[in-house]
Order: sequence, then C-alpha cells, then structure tokens
Amino acid sequence: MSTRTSLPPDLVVEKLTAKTAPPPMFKVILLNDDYTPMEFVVHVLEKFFGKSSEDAFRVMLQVHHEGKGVCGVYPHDIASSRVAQVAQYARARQHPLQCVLEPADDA
Ligand code: TYC
Repeated sequence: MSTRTSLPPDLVVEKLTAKTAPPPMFKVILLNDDYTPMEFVVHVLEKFFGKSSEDAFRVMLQVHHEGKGVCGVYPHDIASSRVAQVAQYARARQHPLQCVLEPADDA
C-alpha cells in the first residue's frame, strides 16, 4: 500500500541529509589595538557575545597579548550582524575596536 516501503532506503537517507545539512559557520575575530580600554572590550564581549565576566576577561587578555581572539562562531547573517553592531557601538564611543569574520569550516 505505502510507496515508501518499495523505495530503495539509500534514497530516503540522502534526502534527509540534504535537508538537515548545517549552514556554513563563521568565526567573529576580535582584533587588538593600542587605544580601546580593556574594560570596554570586556563589556562588549559580555553585551554582544553573551560571555560571563570571567570568559570576557580571558578573551580580552588573549587578544591583548596575541593580537586576536575568537568571540564566537555563528551562521553568516548572525556573525556579520554582530560585527556591525560592535563597530557601531565602539565608533559611537570613539573607540577604534575592530572585529572581522573568518570562515570556521574546513575545506
Ligand atoms: N590593547 C588594549 C589596551 O592595552 C586593550 C584591548 C584588548 C584592545 C583587546 C582591543 O580587542 C582588544 N588598552
């Protein structure tokens, strides 16, 4: 009666896989500069990336010492909107803080 039972099982599996394939992910990378106050960077990491104060402080220090660090990993629309929000928030307060996108997926 049902046509499903007569379908080759591999066709069903392929269709489900294509429907649930995850979107490409992007890292939001925070860049160091010599002028933005450390407290402001910690505040941005808490406000826009949902970090605890401990995590925000750790990421801020990593960026300060190593030049860059990952704030979070998101689908493209969310990642680019976080970058734009941070740029606008920092610029409105005369800080040169910058973050950029980087593809997170291999290949
Ligand atoms: N280097 C800055 C300072 O010494 C602090 C800082 C940390 C700035 C992280 C930007 O993404 C940054 N005030």
